[in-house]
Amino acid sequence: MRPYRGIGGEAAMRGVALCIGAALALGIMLLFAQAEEQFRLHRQEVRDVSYPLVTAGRGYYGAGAGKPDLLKGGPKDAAEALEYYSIPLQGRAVLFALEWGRRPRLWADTDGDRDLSDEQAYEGRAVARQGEGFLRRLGRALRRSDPEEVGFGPLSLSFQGGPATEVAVQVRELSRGHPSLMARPAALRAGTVKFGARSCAVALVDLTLDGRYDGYFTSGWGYGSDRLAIDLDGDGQFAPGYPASREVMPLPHMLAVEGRYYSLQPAADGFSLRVAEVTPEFGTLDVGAAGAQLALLSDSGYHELAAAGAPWKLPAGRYSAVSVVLRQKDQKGGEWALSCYGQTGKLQDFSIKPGEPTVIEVGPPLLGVVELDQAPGEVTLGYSLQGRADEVYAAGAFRDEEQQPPPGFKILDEGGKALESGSFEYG
Ligand SMILES: [Ca+2]
Ligand SMILES: [Ca+2]
Ligand SMILES: [Ca+2]
Repeated sequence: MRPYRGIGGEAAMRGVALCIGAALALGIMLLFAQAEEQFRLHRQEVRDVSYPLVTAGRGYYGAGAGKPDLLKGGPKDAAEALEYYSIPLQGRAVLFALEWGRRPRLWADTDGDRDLSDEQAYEGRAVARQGEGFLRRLGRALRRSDPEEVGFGPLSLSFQGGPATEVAVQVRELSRGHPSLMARPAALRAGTVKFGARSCAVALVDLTLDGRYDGYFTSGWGYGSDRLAIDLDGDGQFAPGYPASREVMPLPHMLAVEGRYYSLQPAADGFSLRVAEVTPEFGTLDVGAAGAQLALLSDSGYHELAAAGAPWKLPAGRYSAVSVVLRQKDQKGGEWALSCYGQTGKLQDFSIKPGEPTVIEVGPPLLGVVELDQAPGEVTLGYSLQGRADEVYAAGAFRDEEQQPPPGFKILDEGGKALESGSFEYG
């Protein structure tokens, strides 16, 4: 092969190697990606403020101190005093103005030009809630007694020709005359998707409010990612749960449906989802503690690992443990359980490598950790247990699902004399 002019032989060889690499990768993809299918999703507005799929995307914002300096022009026909807010959307601070009068109105800088004189006013309306009839809603709106009674939108925001973000805004009046804004996704994408022979209802939520529906899970609890919901058991609902449940999770790259794995590729605007069966590479996870059960978030979905299956075979990728539960039987046959939720130590961010075991030991020997919290005239002692992966278990064990009395304590002076003793309280 004759190298291109200006490209040296070595670069050309690198080019050839790249081509071969790309061809190989394509071959592997073709081998594994069988029968890719694309499914259409449609826009579905979410009016219910308590709908579990959007509650995770709520953010609360207090009013700023007066009119922002950078504001070019205020709303044209505002009659009453305005409260100004700044809400981070699509990586920028977006200005909002609220007229909190008898008929609340809201203006948003929907095009990001820091000018509200070019914006329309949104009229406030009573917020809909699941299972609440019109009359009750009206009564609540008239009484103005509920902290979340007025809603605006959906508002569509788009900056410099970028994707549109749809947000709904609610006003929460913390105390009389001190409203704060709550913003959340106003709509989602929904449809029916086939995984092999199985059809499942699916929803995608732009939880990051950047106008895109393809923000995959990266690490941790998935705060920076979008969300996938899938009705795996076909009961017509998405099992709620945060940060995840079997049916709702940070958007994974692939997901198991009836024992087979499928890659998931949403279009950026969320109006379609490509699905293809894939054959993942597996590694194993060993936590070195009999009776441990784990809940994991990952780029292959949400995994609930039962003690009986350890060490567990898992698709290679990145993981974050949500919880660790230790179970052990005593001599009388009673089962003790200790729970760690959230503070999962070394299991908070780890990887499973193809064909390799990953060993992260949890559980006993446990280290009792006493924390002192000093306030004027008062010292509070906190007690927790720490396992080998620095995972933290809440004080108090359960025996046969019943909570056991909290541990006792004794405070000794330097000579070993007891100064104080007592027991911890659950709090
Ligand atoms: Ca504007
Ligand atoms: Ca997003
Ligand atoms: Ca379901």
